Amino acid sequence: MIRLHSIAGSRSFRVLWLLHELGEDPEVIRYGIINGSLHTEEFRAISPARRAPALEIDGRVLFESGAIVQYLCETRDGHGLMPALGDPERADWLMWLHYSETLACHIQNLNMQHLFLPDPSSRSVTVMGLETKRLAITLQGVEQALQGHDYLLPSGFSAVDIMMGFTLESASHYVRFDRFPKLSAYRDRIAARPAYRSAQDAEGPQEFYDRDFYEMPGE
Ligand SMILES: N[C@@H](CCC(=O)N[C@@H](CS)C(=O)NCC(=O)O)C(=O)O
Repeated sequence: MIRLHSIAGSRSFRVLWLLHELGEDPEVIRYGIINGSLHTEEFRAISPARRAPALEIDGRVLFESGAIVQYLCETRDGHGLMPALGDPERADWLMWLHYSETLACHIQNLNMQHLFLPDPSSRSVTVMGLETKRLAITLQGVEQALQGHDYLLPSGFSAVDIMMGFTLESASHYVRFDRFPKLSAYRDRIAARPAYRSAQDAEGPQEFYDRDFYEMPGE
């Protein structure tokens, strides 16, 4: 039995998509950010920071999307989604695994400011501006990395493209992608994968964003 504790449109999608790439179809338990469903004793026993994703697998519970992605790659065979120890691309794989989380943190801060603060007057235009710039700089790093190849690793698609994939979809609500031609083509390329699409169907509609793009207040 594989059971994924998930918020649609969140980092949980990384785990769901990877499981679909591996041919798994986990049970999905759905939560919401603002409906209180994360704040139960039952969920705290699964995820101490009350965050998604958490994954019940192999008789244990795992949290932290990057750790779950690495665990799945290390414990499942025959997928080619992680370079072996000693492979020269292994260090790059680890670097991009964690870089994806750097990106996700900027998005999380922007989500907080644009979407989740109950009182809009408590937003900080300074923080929103800084986080938008820092997100754009971080995306530019991915744009540069994609010069000359289609995926983050020159050898081809791997699980770090899955880690990155969810963040690109969310990032495009805050930073315009027309200045990132490589990144735009990469986003379309990875979103066309059958496992990406089947994971999206299994996840159901996201509840974060109600428009394509969020301008800075006053713009
Ligand atoms: N570093 C953690 C972050 C987990 C995280 O913050 N998840 C968000 C959804 S993307 C969440 O559960 N937020 C609920 C909250 O902040 O209350 C991971 O990669 O799993």
